[in-house]
Amino acid sequence: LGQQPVCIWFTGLSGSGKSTLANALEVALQRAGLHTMLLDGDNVRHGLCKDLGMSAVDRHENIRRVAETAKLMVDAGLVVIAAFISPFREDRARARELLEPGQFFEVHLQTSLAVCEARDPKGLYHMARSGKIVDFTGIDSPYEEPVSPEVRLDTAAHDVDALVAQLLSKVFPSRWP
Ligand code: GGZ
Repeated sequence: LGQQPVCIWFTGLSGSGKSTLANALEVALQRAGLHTMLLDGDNVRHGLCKDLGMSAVDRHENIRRVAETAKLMVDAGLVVIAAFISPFREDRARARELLEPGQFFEVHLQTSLAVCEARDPKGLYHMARSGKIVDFTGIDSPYEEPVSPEVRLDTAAHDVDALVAQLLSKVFPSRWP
């Protein structure tokens, strides 16, 4: 394919901007002629992982399956974009270990809980605060921040185009110097 197969792994709270950024990144990569695959809750939790809920055990299994799928796709030569809360450090570390050094880019969307909760695009934080949803990340389920991600992005301070540009130059420095 003449492209560098990699996995770009977004992690962050619900409402932190993972899906928005992942989609914009995929558009930019496809415009450049790269072959991509976007894995996120919308496609994965309706199919491959539809038997899983939001308990810690199920989240571990969700991320395990996604990581294995990402590995298969990277081995097939694709640029894989994964956008999951992926709240546990250990799960993200395992995803990284499946790939070769330099093939895994952990991108932390470090949008604060306060900002995510103020955005509340689907009203889920409101439901979690009022007890209508349990095990909600950041409220009554943990989020373990990455210690040394390849990239940290602040979605409250920059627009989507600027963040995509930042990612492209980090992951593909020779194509986007
Ligand atoms: C967190 C939840 C929950 C709970 C439903 N906690 O922002 P969204 O809405 O569109 O994306 C979130 C998605 C989380 O799925 P993931 O597969 O990314 O999670 S994990 O990586 O932890 O396995 C959110 C919605 O589902 N959602 N219930 N309890 N987010």
